[in-house]
Amino acid sequence: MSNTLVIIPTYNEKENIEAIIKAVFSQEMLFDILVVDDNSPDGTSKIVQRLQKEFPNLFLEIRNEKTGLGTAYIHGFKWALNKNYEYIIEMDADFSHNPNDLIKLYNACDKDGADFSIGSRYLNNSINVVNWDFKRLFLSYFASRYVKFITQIPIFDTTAGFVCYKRKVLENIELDEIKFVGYAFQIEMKFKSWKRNFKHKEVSVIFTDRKKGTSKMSASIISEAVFGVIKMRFRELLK
Ligand SMILES: Nc1nc2c(ncn2[C@@H]2O[C@H](COP(=O)(O)OP(=O)(O)OP(=O)(O)O)[C@@H](O)[C@H]2O)c(=O)[nH]1
Ligand SMILES: [Mg+2]
Repeated sequence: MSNTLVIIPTYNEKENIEAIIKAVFSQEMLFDILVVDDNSPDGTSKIVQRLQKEFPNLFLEIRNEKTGLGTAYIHGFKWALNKNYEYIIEMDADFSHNPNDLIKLYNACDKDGADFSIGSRYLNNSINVVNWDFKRLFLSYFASRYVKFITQIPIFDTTAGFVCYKRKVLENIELDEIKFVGYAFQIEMKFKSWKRNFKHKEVSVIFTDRKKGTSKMSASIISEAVFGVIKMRFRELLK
């Protein structure tokens, strides 16, 4: 068993899941993987079950229905905290996050002393995104500016979903209080970690748009984030 768990939430990722699992297991460092699948109709979990015979460090949790990325991660975090993992990493299944960057994220915590590290697309005003159309890029970049402005959080890429948390960070966050499902979930996790004075480090990564499978992004996820950060800020001020 590794001391580091990579959590991969999946919904209909049959085109990506096998390759991403193999890419993680081919890294120089040994990672465990937990796939949290929401009963994908395309049979993603069947592929994982087949691979489990080959990879003893591959774990699978199947939830009954699609209830969003946020709760899938919370499910995974609780699972990890019940075991002995010291580092817990969030990663998408669609290769937008490069598995070759996993060790960099891990080192930012293990060697450089961060409590949580972020694979950042927008570090120091650069934009490291490949294959996104202008609309998507514009939206994401200005969303990160907007979030920084409203919350005053000193992080460039607040909506990033490629993050490594030390166990103690997750232990200190009331996971059941987090109700957001999409980008807002990622923002709130970072906001809460920062508010609790945990040290963060952003490492620069290149984000590539998915080549296979379909996006689960929706207008409701965007509006949740837009209003969610305002809600979050007010809640904090009222405390
Ligand atoms: N378990 C679970 N996983 C989800 C859910 N929604 C999205 N995912 C997974 O979360 C990861 C990110 O979702 P994407 O659809 O790639 O969302 P995105 O990265 O914002 O959108 P794209 O850039 O278009 O890919 C992928 O691995 C998805 O399969 C969900 O409701 N439940
Ligand atoms: Mg994606």
